[in-house]
Amino acid sequence: MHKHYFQPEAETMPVNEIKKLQEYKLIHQVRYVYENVEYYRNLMDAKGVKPEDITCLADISKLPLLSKADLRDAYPYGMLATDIKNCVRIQSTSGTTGKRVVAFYTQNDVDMWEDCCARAIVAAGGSEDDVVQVAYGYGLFTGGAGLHGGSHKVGCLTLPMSSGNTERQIQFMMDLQSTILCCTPSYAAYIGESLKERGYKPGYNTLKVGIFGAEPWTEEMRHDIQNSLGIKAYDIYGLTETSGPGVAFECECQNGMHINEDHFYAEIIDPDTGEVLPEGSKGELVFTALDKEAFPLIRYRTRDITVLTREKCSCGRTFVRMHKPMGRSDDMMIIRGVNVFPSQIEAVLLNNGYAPNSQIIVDRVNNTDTLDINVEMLPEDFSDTPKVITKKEKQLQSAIKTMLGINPIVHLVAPKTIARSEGKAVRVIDKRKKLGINIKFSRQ
Ligand code: DLL
Repeated sequence: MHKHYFQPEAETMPVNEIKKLQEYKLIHQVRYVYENVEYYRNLMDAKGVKPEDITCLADISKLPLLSKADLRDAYPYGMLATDIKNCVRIQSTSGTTGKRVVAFYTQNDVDMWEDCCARAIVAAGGSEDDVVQVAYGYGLFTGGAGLHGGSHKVGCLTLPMSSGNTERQIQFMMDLQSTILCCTPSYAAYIGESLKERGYKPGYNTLKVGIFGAEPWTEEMRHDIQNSLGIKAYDIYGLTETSGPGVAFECECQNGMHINEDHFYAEIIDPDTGEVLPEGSKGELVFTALDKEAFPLIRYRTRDITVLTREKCSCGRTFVRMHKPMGRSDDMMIIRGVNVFPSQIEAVLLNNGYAPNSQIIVDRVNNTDTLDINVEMLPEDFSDTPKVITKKEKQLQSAIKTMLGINPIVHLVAPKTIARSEGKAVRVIDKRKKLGINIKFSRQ
């Protein structure tokens, strides 16, 4: 087991010291934001809370929560806490609905963010000996820029590929002997599949590690990618609103992701009431950026559902760990009254030997929700008789029913007919949205 840290004094700080540091930073940050962000000052005033009311970490629950809706209201400059001339960078979310979230960074903010990504790379075994192929999208998306900056800080040779052009990814991977691949798990699975098609076996490349995140992925998906690429796959988490990737990362124990607590304070709340839940409870993750200068969000609701644990980790890091988020509360579908996450379907597919790239179609017919799942049949099953295919569809249907509690209709479709993803995979088509049916989690 490697035991390297990028910033050991922070990463292994005793828990009581981390809490003291967080308390000190929180008290200062709340005053800084109150004085510099009118939008948040108004929210605090409306709640009747002043910076001097925040004297310890527990006082944080007195502060208002922020949501994506607030960021849209304040778009584009309303959350900026410093003069624009102090900012050196803008990044943005992929923004599938409504206005994009635009985040600003000072040079100190960029440094902090890149340090967090460097910690993730070192925790995955990276060093100056490595060639890091960054196949997350560059541009407004934070994946490319974040891992790129982290890779520089570690001193790795950095290959800024961006996502897409899989042919070229494979050629550079082979020619330049990449050792670490950074991209979304769905793109990693696609690269693995493309390598196999070209007759490469896992041992044919020099890759040893993958650092994958930006979307939910299951343990089954991890095994699948590890086998197809012949690597150890690590998870990395983050969001544009807090900086980007690197808010949390996996160590070699792969038992949850360590949250960089010297920079981010994490809470779990009940998504319906906003109440803070005790440690170990499942709920919505909320972050406070403790030392960001340009875009310092306090109590930002991520919509990600997870659990935090302070159980000791044998890697020596003392930072709290978050479980893999099982999906965003706004990815969750309510089908016939049952909560369904796409990741649950993905897990069943992989467990039954199918590829994870399915298409999930939800609709409402005669006032009843319908769930259809298109799944690619295995290439060797393509010549099966219709009778055998129907039997396999029924088997998969029953495995999914056992997982979800509701009956789907499974369609086995020809191999390679479902679009592959180079970034974040979009697997769900919810036709009920067109009907104006509210199928989201109720909140606030
Ligand atoms: O996805 C930042 C990122 C880039 C993280 C590269 C990791 C690697 P956004 O586009 O703002 O930022 O999307 C943030 O993606 O709230 C989660 O719902 C989801 N997400 C990110 N990482 C993970 C992960 C980037 N490891 C949103 N597991 C977050 C599950 C993840 N979901």
